Amino acid sequence: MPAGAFCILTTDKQARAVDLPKVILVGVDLGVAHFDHALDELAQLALTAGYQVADRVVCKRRAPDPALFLGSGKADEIKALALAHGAREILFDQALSPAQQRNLERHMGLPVNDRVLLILEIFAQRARSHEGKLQVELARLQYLSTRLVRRWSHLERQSGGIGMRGGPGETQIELDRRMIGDAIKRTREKLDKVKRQRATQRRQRERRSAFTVSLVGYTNAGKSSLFNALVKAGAYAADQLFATLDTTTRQMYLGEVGRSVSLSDTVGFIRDLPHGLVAAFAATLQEARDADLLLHVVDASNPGYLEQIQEVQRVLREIGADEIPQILVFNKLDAIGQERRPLALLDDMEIDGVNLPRVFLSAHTGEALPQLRQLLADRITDTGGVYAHSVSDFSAPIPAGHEDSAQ
Ligand SMILES: Nc1nc2c(ncn2[C@@H]2O[C@H](COP(=O)(O)OP(=O)(O)OP(=O)(O)O)[C@@H](O)[C@H]2O)c(=O)[nH]1
Ligand SMILES: [Mg+2]
Repeated sequence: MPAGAFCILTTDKQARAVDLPKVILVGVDLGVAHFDHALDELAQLALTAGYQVADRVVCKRRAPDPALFLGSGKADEIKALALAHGAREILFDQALSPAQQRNLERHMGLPVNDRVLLILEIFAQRARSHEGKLQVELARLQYLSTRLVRRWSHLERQSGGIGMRGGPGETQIELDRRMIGDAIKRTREKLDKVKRQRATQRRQRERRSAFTVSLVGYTNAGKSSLFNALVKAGAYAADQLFATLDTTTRQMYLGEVGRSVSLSDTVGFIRDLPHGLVAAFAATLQEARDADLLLHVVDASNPGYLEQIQEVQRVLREIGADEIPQILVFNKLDAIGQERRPLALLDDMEIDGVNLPRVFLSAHTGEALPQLRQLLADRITDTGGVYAHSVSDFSAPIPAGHEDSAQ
């Protein structure tokens, strides 16, 4: 097994598992803070998309190589490794430019893809509703339109002739690009129609119930599990990334204030969510944008929870939902070791200069669910929540000068 000075190679147990296509995962550490040295998230994405991970390769570089992203020696090592494992594809944790992807494929003689395509693949497999399918299709077409040269380079030749669009002189690429452009336009029109229908439904809902709450958060944080625990619904919850793609809305009765609010479960966010996908899912995410209150669900048992919070905040800004009041829900309390258990289940945490109320709970065991309901009830009656300003040993410390509540 080749191993360079900066190369960590490990063999995954599950590579010997079932008969799924084998892939090699590659991560290039360019010194960014959120670099996932274990490539765990990429592995989870690959598993969710239906691959088995044969090996993981992590390399260090000061800057990406413009042509190959990594060095040609490293590319040779990965190629040899892929051959040794019988891997069918190489998956990069970073987004590759179309040229880098094409060059790497030529160099290694194997399909090379990045996390963006992986996310698109998962979305394509998961989409259930008409709207979800249209949104994924739009994002896929947009991604494809920038990669045409790669996928169709062998067809780059004159292709005029009787019955062909564009006539003599139009290259296959131009033709493909035009067909994709047409498909993008058609998909957009269909989506606009669905969006109008959704807006009507939302207006009807708004007339019925004034207060709307949306669950948002990093993928796999436990939004659907919490949704099910709160409204006793059967939303699909699974240890997969992007288990939920479509928004589900239910009425939740809050006995504490004797009224119902509408609660929506939404699609999860992830680092490097392809821009086109955020735009394509604008209709689904609209639910979060129009909410009166966001329940930002965090997997408190995940060591990378702080980065995940930041990523969610970034997407919320992108969709224009960053001004909506938030309650932080630190879920999976049952999975946190005793030594990291917070001193108080209710406190607040400073995010981007704002102190947000925070509750630690477990959607699985139901612990502290009543506290969350009480927080919600307080919000709705607009009396303002009363929660302790406790110093907990769990989280990142609240910087000095930010101890005031943002109520
Ligand atoms: N230990 C523990 N696991 C939980 C808890 N809540 C959810 N999970 C698990 O976390 C995984 C993800 O849960 P989901 O509810 O599907 O998460 P989600 O945020 O809806 O995920 P996406 O729809 O994929 O974005 C599942 O395996 C759940 O069983 C909890 O309170 N404790
Ligand atoms: Mg979900």
